[in-house]
Amino acid sequence: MVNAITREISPRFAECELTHIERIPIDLTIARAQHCEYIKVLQELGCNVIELPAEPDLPDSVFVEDTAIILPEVAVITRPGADSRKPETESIVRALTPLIDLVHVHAPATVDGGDVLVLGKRIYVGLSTRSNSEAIQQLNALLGGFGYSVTGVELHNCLHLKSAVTRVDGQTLLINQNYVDLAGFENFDFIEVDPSEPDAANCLPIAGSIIFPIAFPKTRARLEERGHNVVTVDVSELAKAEGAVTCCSLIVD
Ligand code: CIR
Repeated sequence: MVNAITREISPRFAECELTHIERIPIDLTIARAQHCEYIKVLQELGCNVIELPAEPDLPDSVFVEDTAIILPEVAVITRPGADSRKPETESIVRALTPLIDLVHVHAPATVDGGDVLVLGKRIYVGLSTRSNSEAIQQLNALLGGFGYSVTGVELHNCLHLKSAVTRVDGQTLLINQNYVDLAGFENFDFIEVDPSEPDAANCLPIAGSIIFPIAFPKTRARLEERGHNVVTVDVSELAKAEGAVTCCSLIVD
């Protein structure tokens, strides 16, 4: 059974970090309803959802993806780049401990899980405002023994690597070439986001389906044309906090 760790939205969600978008009012009631719908979709796709209680003083803590890198052999507890987000890992350590072995990155390394794209034994880390080259060195040291190699990827005008590119299936990536250079990813097929939907590169594959924001119908059509079963979710309030679909869960196979 696939476990999916999620966390309820903080009452201080409106104080979230923002890097590339303007702050606009977030309706907490709608945000919570959208988050519940997201959890329901995970459950309908067969996940055992482990829902952690809200962290009242951690505005961005719904975005659990940033706190850990989950691999089949081990999970790396991250050290998030934004100071307001560093305490988010404590309760995630407690949640993951029964499920998988844990290792940690340490200061001065910083890395957000949203910057980490795992493609087989190659791990790509976005060189964003959140993740640094010290993290890449530490990840290579921690994970080399499991056969992984970790490399940095330049980003343009987006928060995380997974704002720019995500895995659709074992051989296909969904990508916005304006945010990241496609040449870095060898031996993959690509689906490019529709040019009118620059933030559509973040999708979450679960059990043969693709969880995808309802806000991007043109890119959704591109996924469906290539034979993918797309399940849409409305994450408009989460998007106001610069979140999307991968960021709201940690998937532990
Ligand atoms: C932040 O800036 O850290 C949050 N407001 C959004 C994080 C989204 N995380 C993700 O996509 N992995």
